Amino acid sequence: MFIRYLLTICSLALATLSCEAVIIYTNPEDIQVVGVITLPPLEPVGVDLNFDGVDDFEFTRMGGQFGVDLVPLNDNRTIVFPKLPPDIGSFLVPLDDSFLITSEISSPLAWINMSTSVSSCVNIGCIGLFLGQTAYIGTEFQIEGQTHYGWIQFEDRIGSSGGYLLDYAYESEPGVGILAGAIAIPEPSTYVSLILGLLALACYRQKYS
Ligand SMILES: [Ca+2]
Ligand SMILES: [Ca+2]
Repeated sequence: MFIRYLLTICSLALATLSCEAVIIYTNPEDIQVVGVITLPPLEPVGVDLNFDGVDDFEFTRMGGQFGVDLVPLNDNRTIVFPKLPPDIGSFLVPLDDSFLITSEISSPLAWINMSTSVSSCVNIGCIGLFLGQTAYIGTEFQIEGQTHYGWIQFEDRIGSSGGYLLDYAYESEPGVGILAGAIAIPEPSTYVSLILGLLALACYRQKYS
């Protein structure tokens, strides 16, 4: 009886783990991304959202200018505000935590797979929607040929032409959108606590039945 009860609990727990779409959250040490020419010059900063060893996006210094670009690698895309007229580039859009990152986004925002300006400065001033903001970048990327959605949090600092990569996350279920800034809920530790709690209850009932 006890073994059957135990197996039932484990089956339910495993079913929960395998069927739930979960958010995979990564919070590394904040990484400085500087757009101005520094000595020594900073290398491009890659972002590997699903930590499979292949970078999905890359922060890089704008060629010959003082600013930071975000480059989607492979066929990945970011949410941007196209400059007018079109085809002369675009600005990366700072998203707040109420924004649902999914395939359908409202015009004039757009998904593109081209290098996009985070912010940039020249001696007469700075430009960029991200300027001086800490906000989320909407990302779409591929895992084994399937589309996933995620976010990257970036802190832009006025005067530095750059800023800091703070953290990032993605939705494990292909095609499912993610709220900007959402992290894993419930976290794996919650599942572990749940399973341990159920096992303790099972042991208690077995002992006193
Ligand atoms: Ca990757
Ligand atoms: Ca961090």
